[in-house]
Amino acid sequence: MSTISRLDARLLRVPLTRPWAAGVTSVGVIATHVVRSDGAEGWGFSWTPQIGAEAVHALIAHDIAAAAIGRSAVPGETWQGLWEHLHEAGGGGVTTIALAGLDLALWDAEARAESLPVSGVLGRRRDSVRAYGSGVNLHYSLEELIAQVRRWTDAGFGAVKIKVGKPSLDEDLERVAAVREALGPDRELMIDANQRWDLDRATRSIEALSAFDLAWIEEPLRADDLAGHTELARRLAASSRVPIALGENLHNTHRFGDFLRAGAAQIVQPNIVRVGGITPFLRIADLAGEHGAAVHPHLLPELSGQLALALPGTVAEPWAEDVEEAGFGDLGALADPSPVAIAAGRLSEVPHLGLGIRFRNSLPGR
Ligand code: SMN
Ligand code: MG
Repeated sequence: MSTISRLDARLLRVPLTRPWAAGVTSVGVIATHVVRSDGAEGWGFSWTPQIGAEAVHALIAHDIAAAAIGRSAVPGETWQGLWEHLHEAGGGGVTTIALAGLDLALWDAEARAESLPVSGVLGRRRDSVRAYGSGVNLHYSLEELIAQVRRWTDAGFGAVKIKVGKPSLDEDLERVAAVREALGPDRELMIDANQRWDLDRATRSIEALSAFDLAWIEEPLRADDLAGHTELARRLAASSRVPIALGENLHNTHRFGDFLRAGAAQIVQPNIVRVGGITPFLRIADLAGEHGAAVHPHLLPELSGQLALALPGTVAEPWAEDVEEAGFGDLGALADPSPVAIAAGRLSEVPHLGLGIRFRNSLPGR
């Protein structure tokens, strides 16, 4: 059995060409490198846009490296023990984000050792998946928002996601109406409130916005509010029937289980890094399948896209998310050609080994 011989991590800040808010002009990446006892090497990463990159780096460099050396290099065999080891610092969040750095590197090493892409190791079930255009655009003027929607339709996207949660419902109505008008009746429209509403505000807003034929409402309430989402799902089932999507801010399998069992969401969107890597992501996807929920992995198209190609048929066809100019390839952060390509609203793989996500040593300054 090969074991983990070495784990290194370096902290990068990747500049965003299109800021996500006034102060959000870069994202934190912790690039990882693992060496196995059989000499195989793997590259992975942790990711956190604003908060905690230094903490994640320190956890990997100190606690995870010390605990991982000598353990099995088979990712599925190592994850649970390391998660238990880190647990006094939290069952999810910084700990799982950090653990993803090792888990991804181990999957990468495993696939490279077999001369396969990770989707080849997992069993690719589709040649491409549908992709939607997405933007962090609550701060855009209506004109800027519509111009963005036109870029997406020109690029061939059949679905788009925009932010809602302006101070007044009237403003949200105006923006969603204008986007629906620009999209026409045949493209799909998703909206994302990024946890901005309380239960009553969410109920009123979604009932009013549902006039514009919405494929889902994402993160209507604080992500931790299981009881609130359960009640909101009950209310929406009786009124607008807009499905609830959430999960980018749930950090472990147990939390996904809680939401799924309660019927608090019809669509789950695990962020593969935030939940701790590919190993727990696959468990969450199985759990979602058991509950009849869809799995649309959050963001990180170079990673999520590859996993979406391998998701089992027990879940609906996944969507990959392409936030405008936010892929690591688009941002010029990758050392090799991007492992995925997005064209005409679909994502497919570009031939590569492992995950095919290695970060450059020096990043373009902006
Ligand atoms: C989002 C979250 C974090 C970074 C970028 C975008 C957003 C989404 O919630 O779902 O796209
Ligand atoms: Mg979101």
